[in-house]
Amino acid sequence: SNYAEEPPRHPALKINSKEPFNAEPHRTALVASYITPVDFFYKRNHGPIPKVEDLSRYSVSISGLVNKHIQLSMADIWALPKYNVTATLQCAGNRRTAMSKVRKVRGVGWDISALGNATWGGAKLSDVLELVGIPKLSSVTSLGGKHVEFVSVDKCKEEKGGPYTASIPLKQATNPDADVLLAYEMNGEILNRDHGYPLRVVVPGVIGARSVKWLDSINIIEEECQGFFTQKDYKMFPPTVDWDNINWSTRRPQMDFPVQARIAGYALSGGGRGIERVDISVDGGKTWVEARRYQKDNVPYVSDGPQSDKWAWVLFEATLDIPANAEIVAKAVDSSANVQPENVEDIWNLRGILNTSWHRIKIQNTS
Ligand code: MTE
Ligand code: MO
Repeated sequence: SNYAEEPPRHPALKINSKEPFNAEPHRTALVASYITPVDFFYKRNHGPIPKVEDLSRYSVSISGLVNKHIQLSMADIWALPKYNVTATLQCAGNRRTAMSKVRKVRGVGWDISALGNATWGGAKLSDVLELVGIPKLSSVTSLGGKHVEFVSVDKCKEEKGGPYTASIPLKQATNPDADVLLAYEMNGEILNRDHGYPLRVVVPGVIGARSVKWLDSINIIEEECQGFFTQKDYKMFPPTVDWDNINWSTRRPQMDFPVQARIAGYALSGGGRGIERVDISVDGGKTWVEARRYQKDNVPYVSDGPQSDKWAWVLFEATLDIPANAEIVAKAVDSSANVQPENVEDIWNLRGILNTSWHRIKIQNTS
């Protein structure tokens, strides 16, 4: 591993780990705009940032359980219809630090900003897979492929120096409405190195871990990806499971993220479920008022071409009198009426993922 050629980063980011580079914006910077500027978008890496020097020699291979195996150049990918999808990417470890206060967990200590909302530009994976003869809305190939695996070029210590990998079901990959992209643009700019230059996967509505950066190859496989990050990480265990009694094979890899919100604030849900409402309390959850959403008022970047934003967060605000010694609480309800758990203790898990408990801030008000 070699960290000598890391890209420049904005000095305002809060660094949670230097090598690999893991950083998030400060609380106040995050919701300054509906679209998160690239500089302030959280960065989550498991190794040094790869460097593609010669784009003309870059290609993505597609192979596995398909009759046709191909190599796609960037020119091949640019030639496909371009889609702009506004989607919030959220790390499963967002709000882990708060969970670690209940009991120790393993993982990068994220505050509440390990997420960002961007307009991703690229080709739809469903169009790309048609190039190897897989029709739209397929759940199995003629050779028995049921999952689509993404392999990167980075070198991760969890993979003993091997690349980062993930997979999604073929059914999702070939569904045009799932908006899974091979993205080469972020907010109208060429994707930068930190976020996966020259090409990354974006799986909207799903934990960030499945959106593989620096894509090298796509494999059509029968079972879910067998890599570390799919099998031995990013799974949700009950509070009774700890490192001395864990059996990884008993749980499915986490895909959609659950409904989530933070105070002053963003709210979002996974799987394309929108936000129905956000409730705010100033008395620790005894009484509530409904917050107002304002997300569309300050879009700094408007893209051309077909668009979709069902995968994006909602920004909200509320005006309230804050009493002395208030406990402010925010909780969101998604379009399927899913709600957030009240207490972090109830969802504690050894990897510290998916802390979607009510977000609380205690205020010592001396006025
Ligand atoms: N892809 C590769 N190749 N290597 C990685 O370390 N990290 C994943 C995912 N894709 C990762 C990756 C995780 S855990 C997250 S949350 C997102 O990328 C973060 O994407 P970002 O750095 O663009 O915010
Ligand atoms: Mo992540």
